[in-house]
Amino acid sequence: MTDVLQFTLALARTAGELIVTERAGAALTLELKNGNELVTNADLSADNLICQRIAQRFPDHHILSEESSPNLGNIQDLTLPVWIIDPIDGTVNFAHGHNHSAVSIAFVEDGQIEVGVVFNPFTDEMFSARRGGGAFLNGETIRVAEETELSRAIIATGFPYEKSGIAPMITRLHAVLANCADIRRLGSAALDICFLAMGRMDGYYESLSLWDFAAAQLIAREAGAETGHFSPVPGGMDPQFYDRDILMANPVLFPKLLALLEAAQ
Ligand code: LIP
Repeated sequence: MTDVLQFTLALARTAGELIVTERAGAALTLELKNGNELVTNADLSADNLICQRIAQRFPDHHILSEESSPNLGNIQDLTLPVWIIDPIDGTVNFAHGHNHSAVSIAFVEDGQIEVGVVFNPFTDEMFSARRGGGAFLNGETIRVAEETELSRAIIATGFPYEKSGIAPMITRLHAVLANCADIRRLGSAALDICFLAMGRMDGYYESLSLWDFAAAQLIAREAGAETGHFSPVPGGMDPQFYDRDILMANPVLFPKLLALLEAAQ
C-alpha cells in the first residue's frame, strides 16, 4: 500500500500544480452543471490528468470521479479497487480566487478506504493517511484537537448548491450557533475535515457527495476523529460511504454534537 500512497501523493501534487497554473493563465471558463453547480476548465483538466494517470498505472481499477464518472453505482458492489476523485474540492472558492481548494484522491480496496490524500496547492498543505498508518500534514503527524466543551468548539459545516431543502439546515445551524463557540463555512469539505484532523476545527457536519469526503474521512479517522451520522444510515449501506448527515469530531465532542444535531429538528 506504500506504493499506492506514494503514487497518490505525487499525482495529487501534479494535479494541484496544474490547477494553480490554469487559474493563473488564460481566463478560467465557467459552466453550470445540473443547473446550479459550478465547474471550471481547471476541474476538467485536473480530472482528465488524474484519471489518465490512474488508468495508465492501474488499467483494471474503477474510478468514481465528480467530473467524469459520477455515476459508478454502489461501490460496495465492486470487487476491483476503486479510486474516488474530486479534482477540485471547493470549486466555487477556486473560481472566485480564494486559496481554499484542494485535490482529493481516495483509494478503496476490498471495501475499505486504504489511502486518502488531500492537497491544497495554494498553501502547499498535503494531508495524507494510510489505513492503520496515522495521519499526516506535509509528513508531520496530526491529531484532532482535545477540546471537550461545545461552548468552546469551532464547528465547520456547509450547504448544498440546491437550496430547496435549506430550512432544516438553518434549524441545525441555529442550534450549533446557540451552543458552540462559532461556526466556519469555508467552502471545501475535504479541507474542513482535514482541519478537524489537525485541530484547526473541533467538529464538522454536512451532507455531501462521496468524492467530497472519502479521502479526508480516512485522514480524520487516522488522526483520532470519531466519524458517523446524525440520522440513520440505510440498511445494507456501509456508513463510511454514506454521504448524508455526516458528523465528525473528537471522541468527547462527538456524542455531544450528535445529541445537539439530532434534537435540532
Ligand atoms: C463543495 C464542498 C462543500 C459544500 C459545497 C460543495 P465542490 O464541493 O466541498 O463543503 O458545502 O456545496 O459540495 O462542489 O466544490 O467539489
